[in-house]
Amino acid sequence: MRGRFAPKGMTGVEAQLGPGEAAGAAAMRREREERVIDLRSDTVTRPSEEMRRAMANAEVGDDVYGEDPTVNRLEQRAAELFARPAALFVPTGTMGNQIAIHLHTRPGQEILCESRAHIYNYEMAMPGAFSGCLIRPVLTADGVLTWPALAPALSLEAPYHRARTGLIVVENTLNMAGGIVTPPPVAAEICRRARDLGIPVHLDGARIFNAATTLRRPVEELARGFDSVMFCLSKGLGAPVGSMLIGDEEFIHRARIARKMLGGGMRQAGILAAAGLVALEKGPARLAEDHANAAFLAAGLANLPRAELDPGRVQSNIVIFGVAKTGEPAAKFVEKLAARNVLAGAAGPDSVRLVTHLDVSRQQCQAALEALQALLARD
Ligand code: TLP
Repeated sequence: MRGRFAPKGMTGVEAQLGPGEAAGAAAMRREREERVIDLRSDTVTRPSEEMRRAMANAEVGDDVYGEDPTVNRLEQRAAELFARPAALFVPTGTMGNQIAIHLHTRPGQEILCESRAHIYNYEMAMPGAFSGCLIRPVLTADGVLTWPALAPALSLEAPYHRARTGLIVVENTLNMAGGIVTPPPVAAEICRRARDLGIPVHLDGARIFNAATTLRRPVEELARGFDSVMFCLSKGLGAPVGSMLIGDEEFIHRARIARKMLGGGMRQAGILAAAGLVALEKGPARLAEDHANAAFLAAGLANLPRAELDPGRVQSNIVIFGVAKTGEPAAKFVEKLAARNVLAGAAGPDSVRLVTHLDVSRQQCQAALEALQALLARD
């Protein structure tokens, strides 16, 4: 890791060495980094040469004045792809989701989502802190949130005893269920029934392009019927930073104000939007490769006696498997795997997550599987 005061590209230790020694240490560090297979998340991807060139050459202006031509182009392109009137560039998926929650709800309402949803587990209690809402998680066996699962959790007419349902959030793919894809008719039913009850529905489509790849349908179709959509440029699509929030003109106008409230007005953000445009153009076509690599890892893991997973449930670029049979917690397993140069994340006390992305090749997945085999083969 680079020390706080070390020159760019050097660690603190390297900075204290002579020039020849520092170059040697830096080369060793690069070699070590290259040996590491990072399957912690698809957020770890680094921008391609093409992205870096586009970033260097981006035309920019002050986006808080609406004058950054590259941001404007990205917002227009995203809106077009989803066949919606407008889009807003936001720094993170979390900010996009939280702006949507803030605009769709009033303080004192409930939000329904699947129990493993990102907005519930990983957004720092912001629905409460920023919007004054309570999340009511809905349990499902397989991670597919359906109308029949949601219906009993709705609160429509109990003004003195329980907060009313103000919003439903669908996450597609559902990350912590192992990248599970929502079938389009299931999403359509939720949107239709919720609309009949006057309840808005937001799509956390951080990985909606992965869902579109699995289903071989355009993202526009998978997002149809939702009142708003968030998707990430900085996951499988490969951009270094950024997500998009999509909706109608009025919603996006209000979202721009909420983004400013949160300190998300980003000035010459065209530098980042340029990478986002390349991600949108080039990213989706290669996601199938990540899915094939995830299926490859899952098939390999399914043969290991101490791994627990059903490879048939791996639908996109995420593999979650149980390690309870090793007799050790997932955190310990992840540590042991890291010692073999493979990085993964603990998804729960006994489960581990692997995420494939554009910076891991099939050959590296093969090597990762060998490391997994060494830890999971014996009974
Ligand atoms: N997910 C990250 C972690 O925060 C868990 C990951 O490594 O998968 N929605 C979904 C479904 C997400 O998976 C994430 C990030 C977000 C929203 C938030 O995006 P960012 O990290 O841009 O705020």
